Amino acid sequence: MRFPLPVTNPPPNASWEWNGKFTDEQARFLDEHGFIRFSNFASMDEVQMIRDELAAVEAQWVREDREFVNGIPIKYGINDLGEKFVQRFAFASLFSEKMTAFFGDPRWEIVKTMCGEGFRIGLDEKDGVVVNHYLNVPGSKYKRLGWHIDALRDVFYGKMPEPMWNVGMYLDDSHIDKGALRLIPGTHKQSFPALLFGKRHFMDNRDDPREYIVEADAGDLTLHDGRLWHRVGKSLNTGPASRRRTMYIPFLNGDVLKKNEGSKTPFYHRFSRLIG
Ligand SMILES: O=C(O)CCC(=O)C(=O)O
Ligand SMILES: [Fe+2]
Repeated sequence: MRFPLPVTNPPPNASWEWNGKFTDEQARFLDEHGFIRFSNFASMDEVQMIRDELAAVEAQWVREDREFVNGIPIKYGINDLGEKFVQRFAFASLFSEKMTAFFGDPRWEIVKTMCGEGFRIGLDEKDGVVVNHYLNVPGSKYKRLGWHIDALRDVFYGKMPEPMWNVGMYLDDSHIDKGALRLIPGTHKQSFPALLFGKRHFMDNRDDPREYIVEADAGDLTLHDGRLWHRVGKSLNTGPASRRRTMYIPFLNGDVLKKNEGSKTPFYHRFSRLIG
């Protein structure tokens, strides 16, 4: 039996071109479905700058054998060339002046207003700027990601999640052949038991007839509500053709909880490490 979830039906390929404005129609879409996509938010030069900066951070972390940033584990794998590479960065922008400057751009002020009253960009909160690098090769630790809600961290503490948005910027084209982001629209309005038991967090990778596939290109921006069920499918390609890099930035309101090198590893990370 499928767990009853409040599911909406967005039109296929619902997407807007980024033009620096957030319209009432877009606000209604976001509220109803819990996600939205804008194409061409960043230029290809900016995307390339971020890829280059990440490559430098990765080289540094591999050299240092770094395991954690501010208590958050870094995920490594072995790529198609037999080299160790970072598959999940945390707090990435804190290691790059150019990325820090990028997040100071006025565009992010507009993104804040899309999130609602009083939201801020959490470069040094939660897991900071997370970059996922999926690759379908034998040594990869990250070929897909099971169903979950990002607000699980709060749910572990037994409370209704604090409002948060996960804002995604794509660093590679990500169409269905790459696995792509799949979400269950409308589930940001689910009950507390549904947040906990709607699916088996991270362990369930199965297709769901209710899922909506978000396809996007490098430079596109997406927003999804921290309470929305989502996953990433496995690429149909192998090797470099399966590469999918996404960058996620938390937008938060409520209490400020900045992390530092003394921060403890949260329970949900030990959990996702065990099964990941
Ligand atoms: O890579 C994606 O598009 C989604 C990643 C994700 O859901 C996560 O890191 O929590
Ligand atoms: Fe997620």
